[in-house]
Amino acid sequence: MAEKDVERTIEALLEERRTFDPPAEFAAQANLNDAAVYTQAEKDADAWWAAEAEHLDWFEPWETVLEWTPPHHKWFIGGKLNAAHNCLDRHLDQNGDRVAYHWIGEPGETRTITYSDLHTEVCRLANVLNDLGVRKGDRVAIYLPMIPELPAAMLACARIGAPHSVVFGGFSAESLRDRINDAECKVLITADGGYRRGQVVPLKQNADEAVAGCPSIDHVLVVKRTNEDVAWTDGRDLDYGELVAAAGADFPAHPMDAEDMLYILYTSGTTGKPKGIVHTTGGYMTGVSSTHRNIFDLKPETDVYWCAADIGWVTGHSYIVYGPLANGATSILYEGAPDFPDKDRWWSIVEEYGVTILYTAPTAIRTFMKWGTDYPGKHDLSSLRLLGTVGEPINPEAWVWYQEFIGGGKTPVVDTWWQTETGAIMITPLPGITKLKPGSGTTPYPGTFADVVDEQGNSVGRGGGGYLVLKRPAPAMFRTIFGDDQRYRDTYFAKYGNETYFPGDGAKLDEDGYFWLLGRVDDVMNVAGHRISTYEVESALVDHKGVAEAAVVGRKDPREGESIVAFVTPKASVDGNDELMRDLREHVARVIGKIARPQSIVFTDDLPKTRSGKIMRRLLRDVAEGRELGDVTTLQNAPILDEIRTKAEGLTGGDE
Ligand code: 7RM
Repeated sequence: MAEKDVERTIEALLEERRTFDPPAEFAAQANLNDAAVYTQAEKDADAWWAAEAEHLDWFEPWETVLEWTPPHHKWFIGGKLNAAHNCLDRHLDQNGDRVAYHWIGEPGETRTITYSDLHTEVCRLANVLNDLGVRKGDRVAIYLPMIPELPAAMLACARIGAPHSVVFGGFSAESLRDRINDAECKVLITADGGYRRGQVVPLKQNADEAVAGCPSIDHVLVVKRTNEDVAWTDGRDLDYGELVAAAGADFPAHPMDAEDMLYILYTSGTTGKPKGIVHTTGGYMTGVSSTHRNIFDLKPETDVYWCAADIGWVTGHSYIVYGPLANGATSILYEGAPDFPDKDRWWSIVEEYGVTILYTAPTAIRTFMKWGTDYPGKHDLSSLRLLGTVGEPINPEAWVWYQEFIGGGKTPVVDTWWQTETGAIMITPLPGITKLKPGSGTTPYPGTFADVVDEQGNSVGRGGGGYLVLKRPAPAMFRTIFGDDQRYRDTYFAKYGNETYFPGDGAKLDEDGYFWLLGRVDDVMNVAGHRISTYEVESALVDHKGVAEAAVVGRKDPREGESIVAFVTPKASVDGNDELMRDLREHVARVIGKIARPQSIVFTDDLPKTRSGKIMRRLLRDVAEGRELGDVTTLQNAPILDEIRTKAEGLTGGDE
């Protein structure tokens, strides 16, 4: 489709579909289609969560659903279960031959892994780990590419009761070392290398560099993925494939207390060392399986589900591994980049495997928009029946594009708000019930209590804006920060007291009580006394036909408090010139108001993003204010900052 036809289509759809109800046929077959779930769960949240927990297999029943001693909370007290048993063993009788993962390597090879295959691999690996001295409570670090051995390693740990700490394969040796040391991991599971955009990522080399500074590591188990030559430390390094092949295929799943630790996952705060987010077993498994089944409307017999995140992030933990496997889903596991060998790789996978549910991030959607509709247009995507998004606010234009050009104009799109800390989705539509509004996460999941409050903690009410808070714990929420409970209290409960969890995000409530998530509160600007979120200005900018992507920051301004600086990536065929600059300022004035007009606009080919695709505005703020750059270790595209800085030089010079 020609670029201007796409523009016209989107414009028309935005007008026509400000809201829309679940399609009747979708609602009729949906796992949840009666709005009474909301009122029931609100009346008796414990009963709702208990019913959701009943979907799991428990070795011993719980006595108490929730014990809340703010800011701490425990769930399903006395209950015993095992996460790996719930993800594997309980499916074997009926569905051992069902595919758990269709794995697709970036270079093109494939593997089909049934529940029974995965069970065998996990039991063998649990025996290997056990022989290496890994016991319940010991921590195991995992640094692997997106290969089937990654979920297998997580589940082998879960089977033993040894918390895993997965470190994303794109992280450096230094990041890996810090994370291993913080959790004092005993064993590291890694690979010789992984593939990304046709290149080999030298995982073993990074691991060697890291482990040199990790006194707690006894052994390094190495999966041979690329079969390239790697350095080998005899005695410490062990061949994963050889040991697993030789190990026994039986290993009992250890009964874990509901509150035993399942895993640690590190998330970087804005400053300081990363926080080890601690998730436990019973509540987490309840939350992820419930949300996965209900929000993605999973039909395990027929759906082919694809969450295109990396397992190294919480999205992958909850919605590639634990949620889908607990529900007996068939998933796609793709190792590589979306543009390898070409920009239609995802769409050829959707077509070939008949993917029915796709879950991805706004940054990916905006990239696909930038690449144009020819790539998805070449493929039959009619198998898709539900789309999801997570990770950042999605601008309405991207939402509508996603639904139209990927979802064929018919699929519900679920915009799901949650965090590493919350473990599972918290604010989201239910696709068989909720009227959708592009750009809104809509309402809290049943059994979840959210509000928007002002600086003092008073509800702002419908039509107001302020800070998002959660008023009651949900079972999948984290329990603490590993080794630093004081930081747990200080970061999340100091602002509004121990009963109110403060996620750090800004939000608005509209007249229907819908939540509009505005991103991190550090990303809210104060322009001449008005609170304007960077997201609102960005959304207005990308709404312009010449713009592919935009990031906005506030720069300290002696007169106005903050003045708005926009970093804008024009679409491929568009020139970032003075005329476009004038046009954009007018456009923002028209869409939001004069007050939100960027004072300066810097055109750039790319924006600084974290490895999970979130725009790092804090670094752009450093650039805009002419400061030295803060921590750049989680950045995926560091060189772009030099380029942006050169272009932005005039900005800071002017006022000084
Ligand atoms: C799952 C994940 C959490 C932060 C969160 C928000 C932002 C996530 C949405 C969103 C608007 C959404 N975990 N965020 N989802 N903002 N709408 N649907 O991303 O720990 O890596 O990040 O991401 O700011 O606090 S995370």
